[in-house]
Amino acid sequence: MSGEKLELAVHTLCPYSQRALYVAAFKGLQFDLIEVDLANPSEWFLDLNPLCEAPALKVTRNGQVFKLTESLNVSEYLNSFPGRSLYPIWHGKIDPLEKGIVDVFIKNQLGTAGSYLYNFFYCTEVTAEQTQEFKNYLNTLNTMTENGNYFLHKTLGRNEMTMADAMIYPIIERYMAYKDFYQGLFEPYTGLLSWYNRMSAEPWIQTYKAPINRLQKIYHIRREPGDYRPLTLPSSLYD
Ligand SMILES: N[C@@H](CCC(=O)N[C@@H](CS)C(=O)NCC(=O)O)C(=O)O
Repeated sequence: MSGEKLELAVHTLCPYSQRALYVAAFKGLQFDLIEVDLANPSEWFLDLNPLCEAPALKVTRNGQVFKLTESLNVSEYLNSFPGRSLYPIWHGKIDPLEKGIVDVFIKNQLGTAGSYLYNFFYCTEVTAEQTQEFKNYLNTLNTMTENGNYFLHKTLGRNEMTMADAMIYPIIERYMAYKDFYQGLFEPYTGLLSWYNRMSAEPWIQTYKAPINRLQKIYHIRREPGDYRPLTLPSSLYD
């Protein structure tokens, strides 16, 4: 792995890009951070990911170029570098059993967490039924993070941070940036709030945490009627 050149294409206000950035920071990796404009993509970025989605990783290994996309796949690859791991270790290696459990959790839960950005926060007219559904979901997350513990503490039988916490964090980061607009909605979910504060205090989270004012501006843009507007550059436009 040493000698591999990593070029990570991201928009720093994109939650999926933040996943990869957080894992890279957790691992203390050396990499080139390349900010990409999703509204006006460069040729370089389209060549790296013709789907025009961030994050995307260009890896140069022994002169050969590899292109990796999808935040979870990029994060998993970054996590595989030497050093501490967001997947549980057993007998000196990532434990395939517990990794499987973490991955199934990510697969089953994380799409749902992300979908509430669009099915709750970015909807201008939310019905009482939708609100109740979101509250039920928050309740589920709150039960998982009881006493501020990590997401899989009950399943794994110990309180260990895993890839699940790192992958869901950028989504919850947005819930928390928007909570000022929903008086009292989050108050009952003390486990989730404590988990969020615990994660937010991590130095590797601090490095790539998105400024709250920018997230709040994106919230307002996403709620405007009309077509979806991809994230653009410079990021200071969102101040
Ligand atoms: N499944 C992809 C989703 C990535 C994604 O949707 N990224 C957004 C930015 S947050 C994107 O690039 N959207 C294209 C756009 O905004 O036009 C992943 O996990 O990496």
